[in-house]
Amino acid sequence: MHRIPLPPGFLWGAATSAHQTEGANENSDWWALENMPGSFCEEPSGQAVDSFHRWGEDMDLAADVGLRDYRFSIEWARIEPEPGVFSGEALEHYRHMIEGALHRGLRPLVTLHHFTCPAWFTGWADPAAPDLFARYVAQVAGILEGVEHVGTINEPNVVAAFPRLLAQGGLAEGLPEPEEALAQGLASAHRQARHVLRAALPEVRVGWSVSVQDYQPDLPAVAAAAAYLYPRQTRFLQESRDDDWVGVQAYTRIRLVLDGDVVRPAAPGSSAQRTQTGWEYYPAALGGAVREAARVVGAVPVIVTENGVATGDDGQRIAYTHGALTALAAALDDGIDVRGYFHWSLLDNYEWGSWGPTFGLVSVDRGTFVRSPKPSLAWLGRVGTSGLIPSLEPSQR
Ligand code: IFM
Repeated sequence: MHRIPLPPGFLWGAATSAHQTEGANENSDWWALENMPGSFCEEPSGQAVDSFHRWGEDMDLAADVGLRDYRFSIEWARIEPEPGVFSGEALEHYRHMIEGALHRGLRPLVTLHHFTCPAWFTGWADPAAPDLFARYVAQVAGILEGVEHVGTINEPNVVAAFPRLLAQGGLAEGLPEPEEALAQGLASAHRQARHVLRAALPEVRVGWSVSVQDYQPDLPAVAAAAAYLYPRQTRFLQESRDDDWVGVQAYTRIRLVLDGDVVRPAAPGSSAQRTQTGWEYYPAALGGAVREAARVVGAVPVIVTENGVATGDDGQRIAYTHGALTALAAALDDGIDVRGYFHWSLLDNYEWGSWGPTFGLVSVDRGTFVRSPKPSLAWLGRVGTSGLIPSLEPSQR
C-alpha cells in the first residue's frame, strides 16, 4: 500500500473525446477522412459508442465508483456545421451534458477542440483560423457556466505534426517535428480563445493539453536533446506560461540517441514490452512527463489530462496505472504542483482510424452499446477516494 498525497481539490477522473465516442460526427473533417475512398483509416468511427445519446450512462459509471471529475470535449463540427451558422440544438446538448455532470457530482473539464474540425475549416495554417476558432469559442462560452477548467486545444503538438505523422505511419517512432505554420496557427488560436474565455468568464481556468512523453536521452545525446524537444513539446509547454494550468498527456518513454550529429529516437529494445499501439509499456513515464512540464512552465500548475494504456488485459491496465500513479505520487512528494489526474479513457473508443486499441476502463459492445465496467474502473475510483495505491497482487505484477 502506498499513499498518494492528493492535495485538497485534486481533480480525479477519466477522459473521453467527442469524435471518439459520440458517433455520426458527419460534419467533421475526420468523418470525411475516414469515409473517403482509399482512406488511411482501417475502419470508420460510424456510430462510435453512441455517447451522443448515452453520455448520462457514461457519467453514471464514472460517478458511481467515486470519480469526481470528467473530461469531455465539445464538437466544433456540431456547433458550427456551416461557417458562421451556429446550432442552438447542439449548444443545448452540451449544456445538458455540463449540467448532467454537475448534477452527478462530476466537475466537468471541457476541451473545445479534440483533433476534429468542421469539414469546411481550411486548417490551422490559414491566417483566418485563429479568428474562426475564437468565434466558435465565443459561442461556447455562453454554455460554460459552472465549468471551472476549460482546455482550448488537445495535443496541439500532435495536430501540428499530423501530416508528417501520417507519412510516418503512427507515433511508435516518436513524434515528427511539427509544421511551423500549423504550430503558429494553433498557438495563436489558443491565445485568442483564452482571451475570449477570460473576458466572458472571469472565474474560468484556461489551459491546453500537450502530448508530453518521457524523453530519455542517452549520455551523448544530452546536449543536443533540448533542440530536438523544443519544436516537439517545449514550445507548446511554454505557451502555457500565461495559462491557468497546463495539461500533460503521457503514455510512454522515448529514448533519444545521437546518430552522427543528429538526435533521433531509438526503437525500444527487443525485450521491451509493447502495448496495442506499439508504444513501449513504461508506466513511470508519467513521472518524467510531469516533472518536465513543471520545469518548463514554472509556476503554472500541471493537470494530467490523459494517461493510460492500450491493452486487452485489464490486469495489465491496473498494473500500468499503479506504476504511473506511484511515479505521480513521487512527483507530488517532491513538490511538483500537480492538480489533477484523468485516466484515458473512460470507455473503449475509436482510436483515430481503428477500433483495435482498447484504452477504456469500460468496454462497450459495439452492436448493442451495452457498457461493461472493467475492474480497473472501480480500482481507480478507490485510489481517488482513499488516497492509497494498493499493492499489486503477485499475478498483476
Ligand atoms: O486516443 C488518443 C487521444 O485522442 C489523444 N491522446 C492520445 C490518445 C491515445 O492515442
